[in-house]
Amino acid sequence: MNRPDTLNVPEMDIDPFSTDFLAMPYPDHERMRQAGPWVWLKRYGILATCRHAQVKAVLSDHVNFISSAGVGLANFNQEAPFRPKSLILEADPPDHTRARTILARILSPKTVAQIREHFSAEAESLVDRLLARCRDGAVIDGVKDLAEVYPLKVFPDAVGLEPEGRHNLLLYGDMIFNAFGPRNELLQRAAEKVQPVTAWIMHHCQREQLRPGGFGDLIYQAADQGEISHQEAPMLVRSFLSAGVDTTVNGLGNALLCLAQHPDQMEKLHADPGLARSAFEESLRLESAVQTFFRTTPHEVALEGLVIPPNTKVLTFLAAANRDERQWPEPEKFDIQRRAAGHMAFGTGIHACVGQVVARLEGELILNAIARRVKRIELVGEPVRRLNNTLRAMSSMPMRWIPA
Ligand code: 4MI
Repeated sequence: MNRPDTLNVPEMDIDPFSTDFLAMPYPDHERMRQAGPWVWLKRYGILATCRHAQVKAVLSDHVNFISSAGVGLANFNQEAPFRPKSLILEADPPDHTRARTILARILSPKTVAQIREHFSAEAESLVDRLLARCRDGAVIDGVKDLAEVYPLKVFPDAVGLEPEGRHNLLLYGDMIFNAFGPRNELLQRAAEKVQPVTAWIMHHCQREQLRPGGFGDLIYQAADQGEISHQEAPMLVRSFLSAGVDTTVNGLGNALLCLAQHPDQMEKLHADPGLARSAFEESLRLESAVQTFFRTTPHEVALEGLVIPPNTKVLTFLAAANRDERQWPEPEKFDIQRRAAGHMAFGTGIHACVGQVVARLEGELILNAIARRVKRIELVGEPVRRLNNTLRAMSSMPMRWIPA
């Protein structure tokens, strides 16, 4: 698609949703960052930025860069959304504000204090079991045995979901995060499996399926109070089930991989398990689970000398902002003692991840439990990537933990 005359920015032929790009996005991120603050990606007819300042500027400006037209490639003003729109992710104020207020209350630091004990006990016992297997000489899988297991246990427990059928959450996540990209083969394949999965998800968004007092039930209580309608309540529960699992699964998987690939940093973490939280933060910066999000201009937008036409899709590369040398000294270096605050892995602005306190809790507890028991993580086979249009994801990571 042609670059509008008013957009005097470099044109590039990079396809950020191709197999090669998704397998190794960072060199192309660097090419785009070097080309300028903004680039035009011809293949999709979109404006894009890989620099920290510009990503932050777009995400901080919800008036000129809206979410209600979709936060993927598809423009919902021009084509039907692939599923009924999220009441929070794919909404603008004032609709967004109502939903956000409820979710922010449910996912508050006060809630985190309440769930911490359960989340901690589960982290400790899972890591104990895996270490016992390593002591027996077994190889464990950092993804299948840990990164997929822990979030699939603790978060749905907190939402109040029954134990049966939770693997549907991973299939659903794979589909929706692919659906933020183009209708390529990745999305096609994910979409083939999705009918029964969607039915399972929506069934489990019903009040009768949710444990009284859990996060899901609290949404229905907000509906009882008149904050949202009872028709809207299951849709907000759906947001928990969409955003709460695949993101943390891959956040944990990426953190484990970083620590396995950087034995010196693992050694530091073992020496001071109090670094767990900062180690998780640094892995979010270096290997952001959510790599990209889009915004859309609702009207002509003048910015940094550019005149962006209405209905322009703007792609923000969160993961590239997190490696911008203009923002970070030695951006490619994994340093668990660096100040990674200000990274874009959770976004920023009014749509910044509302569950980030829970995500950080999971990361901290797992890394801390490992740090106290393990001095080294050894990869014993090639880690296998799971390509997804939006997620930086792993499907398998054979490893052995060397006990302290
Ligand atoms: C950033 S990940 C994500 C957030 C929200 C939703 C899905 C994914 C949703 O459906 O509300």
